Amino acid sequence: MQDAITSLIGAYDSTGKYFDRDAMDALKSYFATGNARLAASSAITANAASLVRKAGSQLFEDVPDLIRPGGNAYTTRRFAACLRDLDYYLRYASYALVAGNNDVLDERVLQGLRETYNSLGVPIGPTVQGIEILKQLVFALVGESADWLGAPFDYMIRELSEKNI
Ligand SMILES: CCC1=C(C)/C(=C/C2=NC(=C\c3[nH]c(/C=C4\NC(=O)[C@H](C)[C@H]4CC)c(C)c3CCC(=O)O)/C(CCC(=O)O)=C2C)NC1=O
Repeated sequence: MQDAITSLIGAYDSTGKYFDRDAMDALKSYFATGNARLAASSAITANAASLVRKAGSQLFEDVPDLIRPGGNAYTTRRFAACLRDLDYYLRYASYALVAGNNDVLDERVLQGLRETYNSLGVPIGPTVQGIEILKQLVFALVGESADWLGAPFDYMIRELSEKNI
């Protein structure tokens, strides 16, 4: 698993180079957002249950068919599985924010996920919508919509939807 620092060290070490200006700039911007990353991650942690609940309500309001007979989140078990998945996305985003790197998302969340979803008939489009709602709720909670704050959510959205076409 990588973070902003280990991934740079890996890249520079593999070619035997000292950090250059680009590396220093990347490190500076990581450290400059460091305190804000910790604050965001801790706000998410403190509000996780309510964020997930709100994201679920919003999603089911936007796509009501999901919780009607025949919908993938219909029945208590599947409804709960859907909210649990949203909780996974939120928790791993809170890790990736601190790491300043999306490697944890590849390794622990996204690997094999599309195949699992496809085999269970979990629709990707509404899942992506759910992650987008989580992102907007986090922006509102933290009180800003910086790129670094949206990055883990955008990454999951991109990775899940890209290969859907
Ligand atoms: C930490 C990484 C990780 C992820 C991401 C993960 C996802 C995940 N979601 C699953 C199921 C599921 N996921 C959903 C989710 C939804 N259905 C909808 O209509 C909505 C669009 C959406 C919620 C936003 C549902 C309903 C199921 C149960 C499907 C079924 O069993 O029929 C399953 C199948 C096994 C199970 O039911 O637990 C996995 C592996 N598991 C993991 O370990």
